[in-house]
Amino acid sequence: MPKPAIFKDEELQRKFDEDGFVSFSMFSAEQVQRIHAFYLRTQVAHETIAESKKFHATNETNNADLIGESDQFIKSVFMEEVDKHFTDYQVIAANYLVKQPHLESELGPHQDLRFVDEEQFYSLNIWMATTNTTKENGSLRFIRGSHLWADTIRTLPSYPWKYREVITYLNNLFTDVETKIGDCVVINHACIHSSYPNLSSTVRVAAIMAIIPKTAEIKHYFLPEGNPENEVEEYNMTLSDFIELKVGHRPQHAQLIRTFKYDFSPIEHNCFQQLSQPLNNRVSTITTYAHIKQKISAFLRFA
Ligand SMILES: O=C(O)CCC(=O)C(=O)O
Repeated sequence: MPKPAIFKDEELQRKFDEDGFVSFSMFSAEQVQRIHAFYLRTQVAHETIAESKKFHATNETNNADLIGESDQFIKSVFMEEVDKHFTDYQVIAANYLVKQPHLESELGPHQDLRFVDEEQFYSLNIWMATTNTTKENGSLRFIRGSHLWADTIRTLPSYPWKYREVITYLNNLFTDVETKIGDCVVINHACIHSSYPNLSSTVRVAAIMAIIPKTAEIKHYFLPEGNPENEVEEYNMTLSDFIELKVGHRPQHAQLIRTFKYDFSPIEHNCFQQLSQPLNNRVSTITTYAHIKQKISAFLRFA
């Protein structure tokens, strides 16, 4: 059965369905400026973690006021435009994603957490940077169509990524997506993506807002660390369950729908033989699994 459309424009929907991402001009320069100005006003609070993390998200600050205010502010600006382009959606959470000017601000290949039943739906981030983005200051890159390769369960707190053994190979398949001020990039959470280190002299600020189809339940897939049985707990979440969720812990009030065994064994090289020729040979310097997991957890570390 086809997944419900979320774009009003059929061509954007087609590209998103095919590629797993799509970029288009969505915001005015003035809106981008407001998102940037809020970041500057809260920069000190945001950057309390910048010493140890060169790529960091609002949610990682453990500052409940900052997390709540940033979420509300980003949503208020994004919602000035979202209805023009999207239909039948519900909003989840919003966050700043910041790259310090440092080699270690690179983000290796990953898929985002699974928020919905992806056999029926998809979930996505609307991503927008407050500057033009290029390879030099931390632009995004994607593996076209990788959201369709395999149905993957992406869990927390343990995140045994199915593609962990083929990261070097993945690095050859990326397509760069550079952006101009006002562009957004819409990212299917199941599409493999990554971003370059910020080698410029200034911080790269981006804001994201996650949305899912209106008819989808918000899901959380919980896998305890060191679970030898690979037994996943699937929860149906309300928005407040999601907001109150603490990484490493089961959701406190959410409904446990089922427990199931999942094969987390890694996908191997030979599965990729039929894929297209490498598009880009720039090889990641940071592919450590722990780094990716830390970033993915960041999207969920509320208050
Ligand atoms: O902002 C970045 O560099 C990475 C963004 C990302 O991975 C995401 O929005 O899922």
